[in-house]
Amino acid sequence: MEARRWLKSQYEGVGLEASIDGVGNVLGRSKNPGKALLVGSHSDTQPTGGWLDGALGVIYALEVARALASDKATAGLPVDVVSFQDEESRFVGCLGSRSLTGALTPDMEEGAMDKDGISMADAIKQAGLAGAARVKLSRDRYAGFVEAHIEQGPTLEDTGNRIGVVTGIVGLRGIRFVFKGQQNHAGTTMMKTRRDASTALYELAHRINTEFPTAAAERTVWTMGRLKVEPNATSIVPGYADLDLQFRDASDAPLDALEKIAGRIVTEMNARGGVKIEATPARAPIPPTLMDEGLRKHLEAAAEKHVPGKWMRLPSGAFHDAGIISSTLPSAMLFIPSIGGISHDFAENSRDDDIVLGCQVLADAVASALTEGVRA
Ligand code: HGY
Ligand code: MN
Ligand code: MN
Repeated sequence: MEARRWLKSQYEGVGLEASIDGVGNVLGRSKNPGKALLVGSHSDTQPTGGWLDGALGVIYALEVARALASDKATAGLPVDVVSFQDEESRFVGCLGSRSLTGALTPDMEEGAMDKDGISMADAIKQAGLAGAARVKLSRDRYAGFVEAHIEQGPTLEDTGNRIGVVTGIVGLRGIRFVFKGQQNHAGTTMMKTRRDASTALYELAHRINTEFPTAAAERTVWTMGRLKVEPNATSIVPGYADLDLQFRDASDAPLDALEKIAGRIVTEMNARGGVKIEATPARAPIPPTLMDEGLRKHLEAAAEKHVPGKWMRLPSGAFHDAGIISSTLPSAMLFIPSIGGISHDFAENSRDDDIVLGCQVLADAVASALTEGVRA
């Protein structure tokens, strides 16, 4: 919250009307007339996340607003800026952008809990935001939304490109599997009478990894990075386990197919008896989205001006707030290269000259979209 209050004062320093809304989004509204462009990204991170994921786009937006305001040729352009809260799903994936677009439903909020058992309601109270008003973006105020972000993958670096213009953002779904068996003694419980929750988890995970490739498309991915085995002791047959599966693709068809395979595996394993498996959605799904052609053209023209022939169009394997905002506003994204393609790790980094270039391209694209019109 201290960082968000600092950011709010920075927005005010650029002449914007700044506020922190009821879920912790920081918004800066331009006083200039005309249809505005909203520019920004998220300021929360993954546990052991890197320093650029999200924060790059938040600071770029501040810098673009500042740069355009300081040049009389662009000082009259209406640029709004935003720092979204909780894109990384501490409580709800893309919580801030969902709240701003009316896509945060009461049932998503009810029971939203972080991994340490803190409820979203308590976290909002602790942040001193319980009384702050929730804000909704008004469609007719904006010509569109632009988000700059690190690529978080190896494509730009591997192809020697310095700017990426995003064509589409992956959709994402999650399933939580709960395994209920019988806790017991690891020595006296014979193998044929055990109801070992961890063995069921390993079997399900193994079958997912062997059966998903039969229905996966070229860029379909799935991850089982969070699990729990209780009581997590070497001499005890676990009576309980749970496992989160997350899967992504640029279109719904492969996601539907994987969902069906996962359901069939659970049905087959439950039919054998022994450990009982329950499967429920682990998070609010994020649909695949395409970026707006009109806005993309401005990013492409600015990239061509700064680094002719050293930019490319590419899909995003990461999800982003732009994927949620695009349900309300035409949206576009710009990427800069990630060194070694690493992200969601302290080692995440980008070259200084790429960081500076990305901001210059974004500033030019925002200025041209607002002066020539997004549809140009
Ligand atoms: O996981 C993602 O794609 C994003 O970085 N939160
Ligand atoms: Mn992230
Ligand atoms: Mn991110």
